[in-house]
Amino acid sequence: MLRYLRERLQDGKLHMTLIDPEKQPTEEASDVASTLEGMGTDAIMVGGSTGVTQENLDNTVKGIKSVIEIPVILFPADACTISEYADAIYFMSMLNSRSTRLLVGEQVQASKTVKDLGIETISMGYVIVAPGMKVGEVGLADPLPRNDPELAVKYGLAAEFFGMDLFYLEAGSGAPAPVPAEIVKAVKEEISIPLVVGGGIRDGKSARELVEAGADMLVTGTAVERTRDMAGLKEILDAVKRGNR
Ligand code: 1GP
Repeated sequence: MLRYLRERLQDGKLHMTLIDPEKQPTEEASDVASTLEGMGTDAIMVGGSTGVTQENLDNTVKGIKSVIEIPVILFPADACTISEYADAIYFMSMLNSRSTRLLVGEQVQASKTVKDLGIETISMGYVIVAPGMKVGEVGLADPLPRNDPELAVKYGLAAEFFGMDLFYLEAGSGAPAPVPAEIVKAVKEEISIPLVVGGGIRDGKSARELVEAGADMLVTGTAVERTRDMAGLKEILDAVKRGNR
């Protein structure tokens, strides 16, 4: 799947749709995934900060996989919720967590299961940018200040030097505003691994700004799950795909 993402990145920017298994029944999750695939999203991420169970995760992943062709990648909150039905898993570390649990502890607990299940791992450095929302709270993050691009660059370089495949700047699901474009620009200028940006992206304008600032992949979740704002989503997809020309 990393190969798939890298190949697609050669043609331009990507959009990924985050589906939280707790937020809707399985059929609805499959419907959303299939609609978004039709609109041009490049991959489906499945995960949530709270309320993910083995059952709702497996059912959601299986349901989605049965109706789409694009990859389903797990976006795990801990070591307990891993689905063998997914195509890959982000093997991620929350680099600005105060707790060793999300830096490395959960990953250690998960590693043997991941190996035994044979799921492809995509390693990712994950940094929470203020306000950070729920994921910042439960992850005990020291959110990156919105006016500190220099610190963001240092995290991005650390992720790259650790050998991570991707670097993700996360404002938190439902954030009132996305990661500032200045931060995205500063990080993109310094790192050479792909830059993922998510949290609070609601419209074409902010998507365009982030893409122009250098984001390689945008992630949207709430825009799909709560508002069912298909027009907004279309604008976001258009902005991402326009970045490809
Ligand atoms: C996932 O932050 C993204 O990590 C999703 O954010 O729900 O605000 O789109 P939204």
